[in-house]
Amino acid sequence: MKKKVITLDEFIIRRQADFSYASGELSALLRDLGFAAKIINREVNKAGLVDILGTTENENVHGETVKKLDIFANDQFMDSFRSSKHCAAVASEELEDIVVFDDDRSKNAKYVVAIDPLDGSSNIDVNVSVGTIFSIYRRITENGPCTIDDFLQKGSEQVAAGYIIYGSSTMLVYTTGHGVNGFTLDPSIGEFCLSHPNITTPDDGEIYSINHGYRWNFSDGVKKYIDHCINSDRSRPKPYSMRYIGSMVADIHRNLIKGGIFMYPTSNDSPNGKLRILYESNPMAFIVEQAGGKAITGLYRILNYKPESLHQRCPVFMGSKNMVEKLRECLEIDYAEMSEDQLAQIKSSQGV
Ligand code: AHM
Repeated sequence: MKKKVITLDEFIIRRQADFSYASGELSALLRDLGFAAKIINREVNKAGLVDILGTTENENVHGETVKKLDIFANDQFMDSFRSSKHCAAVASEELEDIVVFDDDRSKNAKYVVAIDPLDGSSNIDVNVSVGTIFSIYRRITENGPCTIDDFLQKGSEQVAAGYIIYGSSTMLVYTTGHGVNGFTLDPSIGEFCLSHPNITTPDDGEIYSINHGYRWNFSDGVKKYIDHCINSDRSRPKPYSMRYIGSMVADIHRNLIKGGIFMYPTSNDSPNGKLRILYESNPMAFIVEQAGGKAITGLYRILNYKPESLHQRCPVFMGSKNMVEKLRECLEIDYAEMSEDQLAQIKSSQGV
């Protein structure tokens, strides 16, 4: 017997009914995100035709200026949030400051959204998967227009988070803190359909993902863990595989499903790592934890980190529980030689 297809919109509405106190605002916001993602998917799929249809500086055959895809994605999400009355403000990777919607409809909305509209966009030219990452918080300021304080909350305060991966197929994966569910876009009907219910990540994995090119800049602890992955081959039935696409959503999505660890540590060149807390590390950490994995900055949980600025970065290690625990064990050597003061500084910067 054929299984009934459950669309994203249907699923969101069903889940809303599970919470008697739900007012439907979060559900509506999630549906708006899903709709914007379909439009971005359409443009990402046309990316190879850019030289035919026109480049950023050029006009396309219709006489319209063609925008770079990351700007296009940003504008698309902004329009969608602006016209939805459920989002009071947005922080985007593409914009220096938050955008506050202070019209009568939006200014008292309950939620704010942090978004990376097109993560890994440098990969588009070569047909590698890219993604959108989003994170939703309940605002903490009362009434009136939002402020930056509404965004500078710990990741553990997220009410929902998710990503869209524009890959060999397009998927939307999200959590509201009650497990993780994945939806694949069926282009024939233009709907995201539930394809991966209740995603759980294996406790152990076969894959480690890190940019090996920076190896000599990593801390001793990180080098120790990489050595463990390379050298433990003999004691394991199958060696670890190193897989690194350089597109965070794609790397983490693969590891989430297959089991593995994703790492973007600090290095001499980037003392705070590269990935941004608000719209990269936190949402992905929320999903990984909800799927049964772990996500840390080094000693501590990513979701405990309270950012002090919008575009702040943090080191990231996330994935299968046992792999992250082993990594953490290796990192102890980085902290063993630190003074009490240095440790206290790390603790306070990581919200411990
Ligand atoms: P971007 O915001 O410029 O797209 O950079 C973010 C991307 C992540 O998707 C990915 O994990 C990382 O940068 C890769 O960086 P690197 O090339 O330094 O390994």
